Amino acid sequence: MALLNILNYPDKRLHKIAKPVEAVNDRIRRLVSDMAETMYAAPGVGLAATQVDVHERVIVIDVSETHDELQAFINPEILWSSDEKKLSEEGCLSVPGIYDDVERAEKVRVRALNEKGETFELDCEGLLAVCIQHEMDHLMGRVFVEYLSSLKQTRIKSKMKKLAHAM
Ligand code: GNR
Ligand code: NI
Repeated sequence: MALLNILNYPDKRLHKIAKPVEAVNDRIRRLVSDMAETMYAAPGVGLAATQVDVHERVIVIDVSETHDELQAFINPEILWSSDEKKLSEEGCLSVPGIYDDVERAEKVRVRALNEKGETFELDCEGLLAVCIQHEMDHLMGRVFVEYLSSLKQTRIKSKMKKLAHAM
């Protein structure tokens, strides 16, 4: 078990596009376990491999109140998204202290591999639906602040740079 370093926006590496996992092996299982530990410690409800500078299609999510329902999504694909959209407030471990509204599909159906390499499908709504779309954006090199106005993005970048200098 190991805590991984989370990249902070506006780090260029957050814009890298993740490659599909070729085989769900012990290296991937260790990555899932280290990402889960990092997510719970942060604390956060989701984490994409991109955020820990690993550019492979791996996500961990736990939206349960009891923090005991870890779900790994390897090579996730969105099979279907509802036409109904919903605005909700998002935050990101790579953009600490920033929360703003983003519009997402209200419901999505996802197909992925689990830690055993088995395919599963899951219907998602509520926070899980928001989170999976947020994490899949990370795998495509997209951070939620990119949905905000360019004025807000400029302000967020300057705030993050000041924060980095203070550390
Ligand atoms: O911990 C997180 N909370 C959250 C809240 C609303 C919408 C999305 C998220 S994901 C975020 C963790 C994170 O940055 N994942 O990439
Ligand atoms: Ni995020």
